[in-house]
Amino acid sequence: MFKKILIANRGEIALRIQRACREMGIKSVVVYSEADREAKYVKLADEAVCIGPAPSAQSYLSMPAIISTAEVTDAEAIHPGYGFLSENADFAERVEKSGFVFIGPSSESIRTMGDKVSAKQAMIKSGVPCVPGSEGALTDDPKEILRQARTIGYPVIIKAAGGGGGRGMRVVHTEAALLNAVQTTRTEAAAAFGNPAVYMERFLENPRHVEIQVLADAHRNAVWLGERDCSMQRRHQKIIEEAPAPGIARRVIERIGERCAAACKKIGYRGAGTFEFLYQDGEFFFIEMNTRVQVEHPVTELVTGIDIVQMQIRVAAGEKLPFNQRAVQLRGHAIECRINAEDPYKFTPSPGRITLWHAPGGPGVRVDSHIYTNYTVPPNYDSMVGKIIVHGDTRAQALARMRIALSETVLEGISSNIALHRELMADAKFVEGGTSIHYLESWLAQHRR
Ligand code: MV4
Repeated sequence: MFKKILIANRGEIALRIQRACREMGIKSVVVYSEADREAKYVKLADEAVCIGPAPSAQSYLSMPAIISTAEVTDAEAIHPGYGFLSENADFAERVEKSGFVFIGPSSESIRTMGDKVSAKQAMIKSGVPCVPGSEGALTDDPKEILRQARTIGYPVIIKAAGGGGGRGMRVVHTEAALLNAVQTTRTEAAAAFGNPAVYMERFLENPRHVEIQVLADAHRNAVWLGERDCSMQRRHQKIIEEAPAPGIARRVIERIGERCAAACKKIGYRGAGTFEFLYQDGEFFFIEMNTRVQVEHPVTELVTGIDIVQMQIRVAAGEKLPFNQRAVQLRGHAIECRINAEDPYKFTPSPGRITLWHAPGGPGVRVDSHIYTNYTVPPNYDSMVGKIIVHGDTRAQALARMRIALSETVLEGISSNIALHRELMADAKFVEGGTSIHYLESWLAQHRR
């Protein structure tokens, strides 16, 4: 096992990784920007190295700064967390070429999944059901594009191969609008991702976003750890996630989960990963794979009892997964509310000094956050300042525990979305379960100015 790991991230996930290292007897080095000097994980760190000024491009995205810090501190491995360099195949490659272990999949796997066309092709080959669409990237032949759209059926969606997470896509309702939409998406994709390749899919009008968590080791063992429903989102930012997904038959999910684990074995995937699906009318359709630990990993940890971050470290060190699929038993229900420092109506970031923070507690309540009273939320990064995660025997118990947790939570000095979470936990449709990816935005349109 590693003796020392460098944590190439900030905020709650830096603290989460630090805790995993401590439990495993591994020393950790954190890197931080000038804006994060007063952060909790910096104060708690075994070692902390300032790697640059506040802007991410000069600190958390600086490959030379991070790799040279690993060199001078004698770290053996680098954990990228989520965001920043976590899904950058070039970074993973440079880490490995510099003699360190990248805690994540091979740079090759990251590259395959980063290109959404090659990701989909890998899934089709591995037997994971995908949204019906173009086979590979669209050609330059307008007749061929029109023919493919007719075969798929309108509405269709044009997506950039280099996009993902909601970037670089366009819905097309009629044949008359198709070729212009393809051209515009290509031009935008070339500018945004340096890759003009686009592909086409049937547009699903009212799906849910359900994802499957997987873990794989370097010895071709792979397991799936149940699913998460992440449909409660606004502008591609998830705010509530839960496990299991309400109202979906276990045998339907099991079939998909088994396919995901089998696909990991087939492509030689290593590490933690997430298969994102759209779920509509009883069917699952793969859209993208994330090759990192995700913000919402705690809900899976609470229903499986498996520490995903520790497992990432173990498999990166070459260890075999210490359990098989049969040992993965799902228990109860977990819900996560992401706490964002943002204006409750306009959703604009609300950085500044926290004058009072009182975290909730009690049975089945977990809080992953790096904030404290008198901490100043810097304006330079994502507005998420923490997560409240609850577990219960049933969804009803988890909901009750979340309502209590939110009622106990005190966050003063900055604006936050806590009041929104309180309202949503009392919303009849959310409480019923199974709302689509469009629910939150329509709810906001009806309930807010
Ligand atoms: C889609 C879709 C409908 N049909 N693909 C958005 C994020 C990216 N991961 C894929 N996305 C979508 N792909 C087809 N064929 C609708 C979305 C989508 C969405 C997906 C998941 C969560 C929230 C979303 C919000 C708007 C659109």
